[in-house]
Amino acid sequence: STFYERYHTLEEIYDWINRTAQDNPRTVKVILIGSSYEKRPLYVLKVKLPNRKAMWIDCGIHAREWISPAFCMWFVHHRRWWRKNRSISKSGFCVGVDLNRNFDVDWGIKGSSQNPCEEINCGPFPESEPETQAVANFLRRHKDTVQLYITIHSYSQMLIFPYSYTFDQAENHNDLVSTAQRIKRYYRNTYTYGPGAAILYPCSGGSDDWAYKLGIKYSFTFELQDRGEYGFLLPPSHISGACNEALLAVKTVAVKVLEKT
Ligand code: 0X9
Ligand code: ZN
Repeated sequence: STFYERYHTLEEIYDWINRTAQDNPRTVKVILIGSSYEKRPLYVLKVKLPNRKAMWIDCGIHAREWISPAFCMWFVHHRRWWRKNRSISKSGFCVGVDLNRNFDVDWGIKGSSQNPCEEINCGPFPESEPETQAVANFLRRHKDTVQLYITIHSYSQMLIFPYSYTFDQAENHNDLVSTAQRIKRYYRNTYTYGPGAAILYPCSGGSDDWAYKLGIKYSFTFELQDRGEYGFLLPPSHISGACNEALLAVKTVAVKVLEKT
């Protein structure tokens, strides 16, 4: 079980409060607001939101209800799970567009949602987000020189190539397969490869498909380590292993594409 799936002593909770604040100096502050009857400190963990609005949550008013402080820790910890950008929707209620659903390729059709409150929100229209525009504009300007598009994500150890928005085969499918196979030879870990729609899920508005349709015939989404043990919370001790592996893969693709073009 993870740290958050266990109950903790008061000492451990105090440590966790301090660590959380230290690790997030810009967003989290600890405020001492008093002390208990037995003179133990009472802390507020103040988590900064993008606007000036605030809410209060207290946990543990009743001592035997252990799940209550466990929830407060769980809640704070889940800020780490943010996926989207930070744009505020028109209704002002929810934050964030999934940038990998915001590209102008079959936008808003599959594996995405128009609801700004959802994780896979594609935004109000294609390229509505400044981050998407910046990438798309740059690649449009330089599409004649850029031969290879790579976008790095995590996790699940996959090498994904077009298409994701349709089950149709890419025109140079065999070439993409052999490129992926060549990368695979260098990995000690297992990597799955193939077109996104088939090996992952059908999904429109992704940057890889968009770049491919722009004319960049070698377009890959790398899903780095791991396969779910730590998932998005890959510990620092795994950074070098994951990055060296990806480095080798990027070099391998680059060499192959150079040979071809
Ligand atoms: O769903 C995604 O955006 C990517 N997986 S992730 O877990 N990193 O979120 C996969 C993207 C594959 N390519 C497209 N869907 N176009
Ligand atoms: Zn991702």
